[in-house]
Amino acid sequence: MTKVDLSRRALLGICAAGVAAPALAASKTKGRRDFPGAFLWGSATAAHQVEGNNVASDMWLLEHVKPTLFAEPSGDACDSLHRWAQDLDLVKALGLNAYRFGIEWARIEPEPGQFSTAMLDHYGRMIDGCLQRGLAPIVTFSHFSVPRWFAGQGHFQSPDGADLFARFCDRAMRHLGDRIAYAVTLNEPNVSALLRFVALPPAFMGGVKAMLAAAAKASGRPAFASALFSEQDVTSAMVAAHIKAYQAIKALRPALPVGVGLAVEDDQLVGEDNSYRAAKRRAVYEPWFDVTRTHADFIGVQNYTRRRYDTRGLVPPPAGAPMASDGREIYPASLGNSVRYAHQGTGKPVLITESGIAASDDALRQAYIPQSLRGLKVVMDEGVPVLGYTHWSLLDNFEWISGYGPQFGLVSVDRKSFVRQAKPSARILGAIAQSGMLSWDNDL
Ligand code: IFM
Repeated sequence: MTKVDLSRRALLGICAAGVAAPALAASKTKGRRDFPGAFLWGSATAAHQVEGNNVASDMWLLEHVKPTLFAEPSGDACDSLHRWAQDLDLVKALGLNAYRFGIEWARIEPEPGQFSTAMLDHYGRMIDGCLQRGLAPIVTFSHFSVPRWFAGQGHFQSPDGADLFARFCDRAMRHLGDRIAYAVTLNEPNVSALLRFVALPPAFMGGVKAMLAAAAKASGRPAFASALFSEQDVTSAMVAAHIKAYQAIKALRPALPVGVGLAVEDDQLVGEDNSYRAAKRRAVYEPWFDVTRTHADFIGVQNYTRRRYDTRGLVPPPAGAPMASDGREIYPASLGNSVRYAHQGTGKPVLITESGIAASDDALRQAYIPQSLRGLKVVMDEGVPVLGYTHWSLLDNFEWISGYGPQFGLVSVDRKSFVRQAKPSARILGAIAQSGMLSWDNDL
């Protein structure tokens, strides 16, 4: 791993917020590590959420139609399309050794069959930039957004949806594949199934219908579909797309570890009856656990919270529980519990492709990171193989329909100047990554 200067002066430089660096209890802990030396420590982003002006994508259209569910359009986002090198510098300076990011299908194939060499070269420069900085590039091939033409022709559910995605993966692999460290085919392909088991506002599905109808009209297509918003069960279509993508990637580089990034909540029972939780597990996770056993080298776990279920359904968080600004309960033990569950279901090593909280008060994140990692260590000590952890997110970025409201970042971004400023939580994660030690024990 790249050696990073963790001196107070260097940290103050990285953290323009100017907060003093808490000292590591190095002398007390010499020679001991809580996490293996080869562990991947990273942060994660998604192309549409940070790059800006992703105009050929389905999301751009959905953000601009009337009516829309989006609180605001993504616009310039964090301008990472141009500022990606600064982002990589930050990841490195924080002391991390991995960066998860997406390659944007809508930029690479803006019209069916028309592939942009210039955009492939762009992502090639990002991958090389990671390698030059000692960061393992963990590349997501599709993170919710797809080309607008793909959404208008039936999305992954169309008869050739999986083949079209596999063709894109093949082209991207031919250009970039020799330098990728880990490949994630799809980001949270189970999210629309999962949303059925959480309490959505009653008007949500009506809003989805109206927005998709407006997008279909604007595209001159009979229908418009989306990965984030689906009324139908899209699981089998998404599973087929993952399998074909996995095969396309493996055909070109059999040794490259390939997985899928699943949304996994820590589903807990209140009382004895587990029928509701069992139904959720059958619909949301089990089809993905099945395909992971045969068509993946690792399972990507993306965890943000726990949910409690009784016989009638979702039970609200306990009174007084700490809450993230997106309404999810902050429950640090959910990370370890989800990792254990995903490993039990698949038998595969786990890569934490996302974990984090929406919080404008960074003190919550400063506490959440070490506490969730403590739970993760317990699970690793039980024998669950964990390849690494990538925190969501590197940057305060575009949170889909919620716009720029929820702040998940280790680093804030000025919405006008795009100036990045690392938060104290970034230093905490960096120090844990550098030392392999959990010497932070804040309370929520
Ligand atoms: O921002 C999203 C990301 O795109 C997918 N996983 C959950 C994150 C936070 O809600």
